[in-house]
Amino acid sequence: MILFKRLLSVTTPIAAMLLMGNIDSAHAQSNMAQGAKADGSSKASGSSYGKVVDGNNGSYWQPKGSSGERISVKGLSGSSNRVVVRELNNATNRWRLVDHKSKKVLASGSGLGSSKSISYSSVNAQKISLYIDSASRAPQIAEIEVYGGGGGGGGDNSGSSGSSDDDDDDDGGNSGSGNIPTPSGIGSSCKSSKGTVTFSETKKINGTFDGGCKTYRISGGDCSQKEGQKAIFRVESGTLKNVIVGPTGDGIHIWGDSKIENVYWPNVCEDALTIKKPAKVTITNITGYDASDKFFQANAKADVVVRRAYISGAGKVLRENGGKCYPVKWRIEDSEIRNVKEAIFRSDCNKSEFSIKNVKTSGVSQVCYSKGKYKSCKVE
Ligand SMILES: [Ca+2]
Repeated sequence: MILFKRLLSVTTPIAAMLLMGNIDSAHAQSNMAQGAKADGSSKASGSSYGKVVDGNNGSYWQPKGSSGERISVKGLSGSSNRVVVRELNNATNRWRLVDHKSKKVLASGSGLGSSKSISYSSVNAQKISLYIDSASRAPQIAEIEVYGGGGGGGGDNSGSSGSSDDDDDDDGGNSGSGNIPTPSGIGSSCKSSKGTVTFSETKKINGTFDGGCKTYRISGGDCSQKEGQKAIFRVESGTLKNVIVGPTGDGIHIWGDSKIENVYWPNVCEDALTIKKPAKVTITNITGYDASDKFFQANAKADVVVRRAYISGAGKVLRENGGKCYPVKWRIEDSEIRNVKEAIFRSDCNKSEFSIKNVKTSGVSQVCYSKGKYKSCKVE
């Protein structure tokens, strides 16, 4: 009865009530999300992320779009095995519940509704994300409650061990939140998905492909760090524009000179974009979130200019393949970069050049990093 002793020591009144048998265990559990923080992909005017953890079933978070959106509860401590989602307007058609850090999908399904109880194998996740993959209209999520097997409990407010985080409990509107690009003209305008297209094979682009701000996915892929996943798009030459890159597979592969315009990655999987063959590339007006490691990967000689990008969350924004020297020349202008763990640029090549100009950063540990060397790293 170790568990019982622990219960007694942590929450004596609840344990006592359990003993008396007058409440069931589900109600005895405390909601770990109470007092936690929240963030997400976007929020409609008048809405805020913190509304999903305020304990009020009438107040809600609503994103700007109807799909490709995310709401997360973070600062959780202890393991959890069940979430209750309370949706007010029955809009969600397809969702996933994800351990944000490991990107493991805890559960997925169709439809939420006023009280959806979602059970999963116990996990020690500090941040749990609900992805709205499709919905008939912008969903209204009133509450996300998190329940667990152990730890947690009442009176625990030690949660915010994180760095300068991007939570947003109150609508500041300016620099407070990590999810809406602050400077106008930066980022992708495809924030609201116009539908979902799933390819069975990688879509090859020669010429211009205008994605109409739909979400594109590839079947068979998942969103793990597994190498060798299929790309959704393979741009051989020409222009890829107005696309939302869905959370499957390995994003966009570049096989030749090309332009990437107005692309949105709500949740980067393995990499957002990989240079596979020597190429000159111009990338403009992109938005990307939550690359667990690299955002851009260069596996070939590359001459790349990135303009008006908004990138939040990455280990590295650009990685030239380890130990290789293609070289790469990479420049980022007029952009905003947030929450980068290691460095914006990492290379082991003494011929590679990197520069940034007019780039606003926050939560970025360093601009360039190399165990070996690079030719230049300029901040203008
Ligand atoms: Ca609420």
